[in-house]
Amino acid sequence: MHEHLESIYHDLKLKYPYQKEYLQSVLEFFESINNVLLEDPKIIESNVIRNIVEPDRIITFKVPWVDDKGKNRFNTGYRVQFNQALGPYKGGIRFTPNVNESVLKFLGFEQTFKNSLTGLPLGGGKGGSDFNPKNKSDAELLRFCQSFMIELHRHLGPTLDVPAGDIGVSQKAIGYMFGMYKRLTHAHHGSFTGKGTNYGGSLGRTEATGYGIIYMTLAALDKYFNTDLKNITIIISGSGNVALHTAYKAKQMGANVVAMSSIDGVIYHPQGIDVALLEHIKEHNQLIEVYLERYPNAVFSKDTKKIWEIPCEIALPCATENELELEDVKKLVKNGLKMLVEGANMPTTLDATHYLLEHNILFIPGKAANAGGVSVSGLEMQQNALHTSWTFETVDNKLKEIMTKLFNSIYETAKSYDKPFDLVSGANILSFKRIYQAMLDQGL
Ligand code: NDP
Ligand code: 2IT
Repeated sequence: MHEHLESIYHDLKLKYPYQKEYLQSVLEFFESINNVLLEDPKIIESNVIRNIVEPDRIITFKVPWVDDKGKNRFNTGYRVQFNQALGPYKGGIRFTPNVNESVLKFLGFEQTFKNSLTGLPLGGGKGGSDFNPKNKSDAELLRFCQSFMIELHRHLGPTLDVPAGDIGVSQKAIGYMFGMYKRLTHAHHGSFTGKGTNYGGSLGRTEATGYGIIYMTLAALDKYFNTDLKNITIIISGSGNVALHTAYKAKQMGANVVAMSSIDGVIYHPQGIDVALLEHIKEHNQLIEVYLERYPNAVFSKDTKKIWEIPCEIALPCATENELELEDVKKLVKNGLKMLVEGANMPTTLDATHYLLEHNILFIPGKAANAGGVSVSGLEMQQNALHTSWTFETVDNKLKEIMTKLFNSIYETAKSYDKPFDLVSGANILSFKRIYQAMLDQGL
């Protein structure tokens, strides 16, 4: 690593010693951009890297709410407004007990680069709370979301900061937050995406991340292997929004999705997962194991790690960060893995990513592969600004176009740096150059 990057990383480690996810995402980025530093001395002179790795601001606040038993509860709310060089801050809101500043800084950092790859005028941000939406009544969720918005609304706006959903934030929660936002601001404008289609949401936003992952996978399969998804064996971790729509589209394209998972375990069904059944199970908040009542020959394991032991040609981690560790990818490679596409944000640890690249496994990083969600969020903002709504087909075609163009642009970038197989570098270099130039042009 270039000494300039080493010195910045050293300082970040001293300043934020416990922010392991954030440091990991910065290090992954630094490992890719040595060559760019060497070709443009202005990067060091302008000190842009020190600037780009720190968020513009972090808003932290207390969220008091009352549970159904009348007991006062408190959570912490955050919004990390990372970078607005290319447009308003844009990125999801996550509600899980492990949300903290490090997790949201890593997500905001990734989002900034991801959004730049889409080619849309979007900056990067992320927010959320350590609130756990599981096993909460509707009334509790409503009270929490309203209290969360009492503080957050003043930091949002269609040209300022536009949140969406992420883990643990359903369309219902978005509706509750948006409803409160409107009461507090007296304005109905597109300051949230992922809204219900009956009050300003875009058709195709629910499906967008998963469909986009498959559009990109198809573009890569075509470019590198001159093939498609027919009869390809796939495993997909998770069974939330991203995993389910990835699975639907993969099956539609002729792939055999043999395993999926959730926090409570893994289902292995060699004949092909019944995705609609799995969606039904999750919608009714049941354990994934219930799948066996309909398909007694499928195999269930409580150990979520078991999914990585299942032989497949393509693995699509679509659950959460760092779910794939070195030992897991070693098993996948031993069992014939050809390609790994990150559906979640940073699901692969750094040493596991190195292992995959060293073993010539085609690897598409999340900031490229899962950009379909935020892309359709960008399209939702466009529709809101125009006071119109497009058909599902229009949105889906635009999504396809964005994902294919995105893939081609990171492939061409990787190739121009003599690393045609290294799409991590392709994505990091291209997105960095776009943000850097915009920052420079605007006086940083
Ligand atoms: P959801 O909350 O809808 O789903 C998350 C899923 O992951 C759930 O099925 C959950 O299980 C499962 N899960 C969590 N931890 C584990 C684990 N350790 N092992 C196995 N399964 C696990 O979230 P999303 O689908 O929206 O998000 C998934 C990932 O995609 C996240 O990394 C998110 O940041 C990223 N992403 C999301 C986008 C979006 O548009 N929603 C866009 C781009 C990226 P359970 O059902 O038991 O809770
Ligand atoms: O990680 C992500 O890209 C998202 N959660 C979606 C962000 C968005 O603003 O649609």
